[in-house]
Amino acid sequence: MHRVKIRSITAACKINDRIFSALLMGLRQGKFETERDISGFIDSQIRKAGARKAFPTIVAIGKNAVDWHHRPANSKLAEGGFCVIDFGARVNRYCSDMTRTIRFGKATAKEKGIYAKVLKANMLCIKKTRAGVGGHEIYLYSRKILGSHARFFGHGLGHGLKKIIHAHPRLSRKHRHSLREGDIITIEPGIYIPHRMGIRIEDSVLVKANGFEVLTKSPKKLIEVSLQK
Ligand SMILES: [Mn+2]
Repeated sequence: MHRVKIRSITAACKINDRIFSALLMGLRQGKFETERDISGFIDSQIRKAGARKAFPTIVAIGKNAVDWHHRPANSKLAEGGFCVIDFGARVNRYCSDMTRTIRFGKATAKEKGIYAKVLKANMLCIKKTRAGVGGHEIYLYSRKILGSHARFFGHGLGHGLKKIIHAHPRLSRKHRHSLREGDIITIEPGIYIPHRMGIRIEDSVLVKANGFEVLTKSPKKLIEVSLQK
């Protein structure tokens, strides 16, 4: 059941992890100056891995990230603060999906607190993942964890991954899908503060009879990259 899908998406998630790690190295070496430099790198690495893009790569610094679907522009990283990086690869047409948010320069104590909240929602919601649980239950749980910041979380918590990127089951308020063994879903809580910043942390997760397996394994602890010239 679902063998080809699981194998393909697992391979696609590995591409995500390898690219994210190479990207961090490039950032530390000062190789990129704009959002588009980063998205161009990601897209070329996806092609190099013999895969295709699952959806248009998102790289969004600072307040650009308030738009969840921001298209990478010539915005300078140095002016950025947080940077949301959301991309996926397609292997045998099956999609992976992962988001990491990094910080250019040092995060303030307040920013660290907000990041920690998103991370907590990501990790605790992943822990709740297992066959039989309702997607909306996990969605509501994520809002509970985000607490006073839930009003800045305007999209669903996740979606199924198949040959289309936004597949069933949906993890949202209005959908009543239960998770089934062999589903691969995303868990992607976020906090988007108007005119200021966005933070999202997303993993691709395999639903198992008695639990879950996280397929995207890139680090989630806050990464601060200095962009000194
Ligand atoms: Mn997604």
